Amino acid sequence: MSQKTVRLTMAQALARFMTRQMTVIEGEKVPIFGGAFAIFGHGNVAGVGEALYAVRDELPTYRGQNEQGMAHAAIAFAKASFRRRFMAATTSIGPGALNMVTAAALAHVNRLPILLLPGDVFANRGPDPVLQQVENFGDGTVSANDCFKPVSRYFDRITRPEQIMPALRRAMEVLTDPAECGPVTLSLCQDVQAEAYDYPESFFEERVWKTRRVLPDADEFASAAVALQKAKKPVIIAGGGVLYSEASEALRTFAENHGLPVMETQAGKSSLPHDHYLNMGSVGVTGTSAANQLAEEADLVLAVGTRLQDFTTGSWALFRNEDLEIVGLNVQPFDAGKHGAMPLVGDARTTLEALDASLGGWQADQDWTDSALKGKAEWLEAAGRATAPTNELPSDAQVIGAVQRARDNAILVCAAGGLPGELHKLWQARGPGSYHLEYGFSTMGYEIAGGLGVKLARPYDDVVVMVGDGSYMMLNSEIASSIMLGAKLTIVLLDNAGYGCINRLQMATGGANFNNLLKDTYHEVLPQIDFAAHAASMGAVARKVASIAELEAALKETERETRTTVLVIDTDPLITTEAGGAWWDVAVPEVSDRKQVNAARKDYEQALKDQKHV
Ligand SMILES: Cc1ncc(C[n+]2csc(CCOP(=O)(O)OP(=O)(O)O)c2C)c(N)n1
Ligand SMILES: [Mg+2]
Repeated sequence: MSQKTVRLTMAQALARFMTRQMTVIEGEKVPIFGGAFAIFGHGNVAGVGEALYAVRDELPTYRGQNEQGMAHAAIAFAKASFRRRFMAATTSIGPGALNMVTAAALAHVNRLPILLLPGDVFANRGPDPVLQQVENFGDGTVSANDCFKPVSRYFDRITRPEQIMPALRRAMEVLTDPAECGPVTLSLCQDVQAEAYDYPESFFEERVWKTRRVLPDADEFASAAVALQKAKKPVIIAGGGVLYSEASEALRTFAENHGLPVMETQAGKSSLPHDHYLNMGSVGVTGTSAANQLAEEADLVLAVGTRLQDFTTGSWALFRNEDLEIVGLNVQPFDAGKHGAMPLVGDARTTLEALDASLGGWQADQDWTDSALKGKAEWLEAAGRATAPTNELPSDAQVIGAVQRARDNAILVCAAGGLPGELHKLWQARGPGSYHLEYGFSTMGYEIAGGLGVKLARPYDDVVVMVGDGSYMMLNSEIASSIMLGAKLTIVLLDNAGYGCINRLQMATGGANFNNLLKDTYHEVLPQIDFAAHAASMGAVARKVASIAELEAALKETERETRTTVLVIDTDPLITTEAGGAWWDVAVPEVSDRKQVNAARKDYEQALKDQKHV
């Protein structure tokens, strides 16, 4: 019996396949691809462009302004969808493609799904070198797109039309598997995009993807349960995996039933509502005093869905208890066994539910839980002082307070600069996903583009982006896309005239104030950037406010505004919240003419003694 086939170009097959991949969200079957972002050039306009046009009713195509920005938006869409849905991003060859490499790395670090479709050189080599082709003298198989290899979870170069079939099947496995999840790059040779093949119709059958929930191994599970029952001072660190597993409810039940304080990483923040009595807030370098005190004393850390990056572990100097055991509950073995942890490989939700049942009436010592509650009360007082309104040049924390008071229900989006640390400590997140920080790669320029992706994923939510002047300058052009798409963002721009957080880090490591704040840069003319005028030129409602009170009023006033709104406020580059925090390993020069560096080096060597190596 011969297979039924349909004659399509490779790009048409790709587009048609994407439209047939579905998932179920709240009982409703929806396309798993939320759309494609595209910037065309000779490397994709004729092939992929023609194919996307044909499916535009089923798979919308959005025009970005910058390849990195549009890919950020696509990645944010996936993060805001808890990885249940995702998008594609297609570029031309050469610069268009490579503009997307940083975004690929961002998705790779944060374990977020995106299908990257950069155009590539001619597979047939006929017209070589084509415009924008990188020529390698020693290896004919290399193209610029090889740069995607180390930052893709799966990479394939499509050099024959039929090759797209196994490549797309593998792509879908990677995009939907909770452990493997990350960016997939299918590098599409531009001649092959336009080549036809008789594809089997079965390739285009509808497929409904569901979340795989991995059950833990019986021995690992038993060992983890024993370790927990032995513990006197147990804590839970909730990472992004809690949100991606939609395990908030299971986490809350587990913590309540057994009296375990919970602390959250940047990716895991909003796993529990901020006002849940067991939520100690942020942990680590940007942690609350409540969480970090417990982390120092804990004899057992149940690390759920976290990569345990240095900001979480205080560069492995935070945990001081000599008998500390870490149970690594993670769907990815690479993370589960980190730093000598007892691995507990499994889905967060399913495993927490099973652990809860198996532990029965076991509870952490009442004294331990009580000391947690006391620590939280003390922290809340310190946090309240940091975010209280002021009439002076405000700190980031005071701006955060104003945003919180005016737009408490917003989804807060941020990525880099001084804000992430302050937000981690101070933002009071409500439900799961209401706090959206890209702090795995902490990419300047994610904020506004990311906000756009969040808004596309959650159009009925109020999306507030907080961004520094430095990040704004790096990548702001997706403001124009947000206007085009009617995707309203509220952008609060904190202008401290430079790279405030790096300036502070420079000072803390003994360095001279150099090349961070604009006043400390080499310049003939000190830049005076009119950010409000800049944003207005792209169509945004934009305004500079002179005080915290004005900001709060403007935030309330513009809540119903339908166009993207940019509110600019001057801030103090030197002030941060002193309460909380922990040491962070940043190597200080061993030799320097500066006495401040020598002093910082001494402190550094002392601090290194607390760092645990296993
Ligand atoms: C793409 C990129 N380049 C460089 C850095 C290093 N870096 C982190 S924060 C920062 C300065 C951010 O400045 P701004 O957005 O004004 O925030 P502020 O530090 O002033 O709060 C720099 C240069 C980065 N994270 N991302
Ligand atoms: Mg700044």
